[in-house]
Amino acid sequence: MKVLFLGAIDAGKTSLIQRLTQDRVWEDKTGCVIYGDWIDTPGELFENQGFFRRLLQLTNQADLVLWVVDATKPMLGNHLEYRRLIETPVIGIATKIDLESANLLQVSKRMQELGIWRWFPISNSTSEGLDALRAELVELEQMIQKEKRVVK
Ligand SMILES: Nc1nc2c(ncn2[C@@H]2O[C@H](COP(=O)(O)OP(=O)(O)O)[C@@H](O)[C@H]2O)c(=O)[nH]1
Ligand SMILES: [Mg+2]
Repeated sequence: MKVLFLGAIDAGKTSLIQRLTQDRVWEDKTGCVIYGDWIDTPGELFENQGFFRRLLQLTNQADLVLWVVDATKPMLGNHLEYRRLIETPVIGIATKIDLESANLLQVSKRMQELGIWRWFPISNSTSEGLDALRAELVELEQMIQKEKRVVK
């Protein structure tokens, strides 16, 4: 299962991948870092409209997108149009829930606005929420593998 992580600079994408995997890491030509089937995209791609086409290509090649939002700044950026063009299933992640300024009500509104119906509040610092996320990823992986077998 190819999982693409996207989100703003400092949203917590790299920390999350490091939390979820111990795999070897290497970087490709676009600056995306690949951990086996887990692709970490630079926040610059997400924050700069000029890169949306490229990001959309990468997104639609993946099996699953993890849309990472910093729970202390959930309303950052306008990505509604980009979101509409994504054909890959998207689940949301709200990071930094250990911080006092985390605002899960705002996160919830933001996810709703983005049409992301399933999302997980997590902390890369305390590991809160990571077990639930791992369980979801295992389940989704099984579903996606099954779907691929049916298509073949
Ligand atoms: N308190 C707290 N800090 C976090 C969390 N996740 C990431 N950070 C910090 O936020 C900064 C940016 O994280 P990073 O993973 O590099 O973000 P990226 O730019 O999306 O890859 C780093 O200083 C991390 O240590 C979290 O869940 N809680
Ligand atoms: Mg990073």
